[in-house]
Amino acid sequence: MARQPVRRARTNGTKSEAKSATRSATKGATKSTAESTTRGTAKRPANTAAKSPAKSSKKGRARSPARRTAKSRSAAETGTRSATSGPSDRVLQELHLRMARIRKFEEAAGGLMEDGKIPGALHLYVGQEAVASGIMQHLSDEDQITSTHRGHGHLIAKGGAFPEMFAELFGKASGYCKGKGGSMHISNMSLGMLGANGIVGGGPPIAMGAAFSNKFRGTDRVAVCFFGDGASNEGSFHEAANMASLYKLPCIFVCENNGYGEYTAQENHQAIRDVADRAAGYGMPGVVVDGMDVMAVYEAAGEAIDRARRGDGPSLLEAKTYRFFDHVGMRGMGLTYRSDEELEAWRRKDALLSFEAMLLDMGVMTKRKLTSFYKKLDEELAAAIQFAEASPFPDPSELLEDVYSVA
Ligand SMILES: Cc1ncc(C[n+]2csc(CCOP(=O)(O)OP(=O)(O)O)c2C)c(N)n1
Ligand SMILES: [Mg+2]
Repeated sequence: MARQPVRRARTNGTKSEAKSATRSATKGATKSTAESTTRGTAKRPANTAAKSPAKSSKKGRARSPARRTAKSRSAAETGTRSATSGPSDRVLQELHLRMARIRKFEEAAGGLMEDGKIPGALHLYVGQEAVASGIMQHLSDEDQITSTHRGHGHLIAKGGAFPEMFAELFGKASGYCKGKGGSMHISNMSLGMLGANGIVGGGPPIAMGAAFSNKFRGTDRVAVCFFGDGASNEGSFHEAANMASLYKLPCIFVCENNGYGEYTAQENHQAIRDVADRAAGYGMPGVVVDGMDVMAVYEAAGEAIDRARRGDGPSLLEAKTYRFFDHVGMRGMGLTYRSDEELEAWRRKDALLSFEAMLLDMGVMTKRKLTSFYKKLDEELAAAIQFAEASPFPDPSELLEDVYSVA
């Protein structure tokens, strides 16, 4: 059966939790879940402030979304909503910036892999950009995330710099992990990126542990765990969800349901349709959100993250999304596990393009600005790739350094 794009928000969980979760996915102003099904990118969010896009003076991060510390985080910055106001222009521009950075990085990295310049396999995030971007807009560097084998987008949205990322993918000493992590184990503690993970389902226990630490230390930090529909079948997810809920930990489980675990369709690997249904088994809210709509993700994430920061415990957010390329790489495997029609239907919902169209419509972006934006992004990418290619490989004598932590 062809997997069709969805546009809806639905919740489960306890009655009161369901009420609050419904609010999260319906932008506060709507009253019923039925109404929420009509909400989408066509609706213009109200703007309260017109600010210029964030700029950072740090070299190599000039065009990264603003990096924030917990102290500098405010309700306005995190986009906390009321029934009457929507995100500011700055938030809208940052959401766009995050998505565009992911798209361009992934296309460039995929091409370099196909050309044999980047060793190994890259699992590209193209198509899923709205999920990482909508969530990360609410997080500071102190908040932690755990990622997956499809992790570049998570790190970019968290503020990862292109030069160190490309260098890591090339296996160079100037990479985030000195070239020893590569695509599937890239991490950066100062950004709160606890790691991509080649082990499907490896992230949830780590995020739960980080959330435990956050609570134990009395901070308001949250830990967000990204995982796939396939990973939602792993015992590690269920154990982490159980413990996070039992101890009311500030943990947000974000299932990026792209309909497939490798080449196996969801209907062939699990008996349920909505992974969010699994939240009920652990006594936490479960919310389904349109993962191709960055505003919907941003809004639902805001509610789940606020809930976690308040000390009310974890949530499970399921984003219905799609990967535009095959499981690995860009070229395509020539496999018949999904149809061209299905791919085309999801491509028509392209989260980046539809958000750009909305921003143009709103006047937050102009065609001219967009052209120069992409030109600068291309220049930044070219410089980062050049930096990575020119960097040395790690010295063999350092092979065993940084392998184990003694701290
Ligand atoms: C524990 C474990 N089992 C199997 C694999 C092989 N594997 C790599 S990716 C993948 C599919 C994961 O699917 P999903 O969690 O939906 O993530 P997606 O690739 O769709 O982003 C599998 C089975 C693995 N890496 N680790
Ligand atoms: Mg999947």
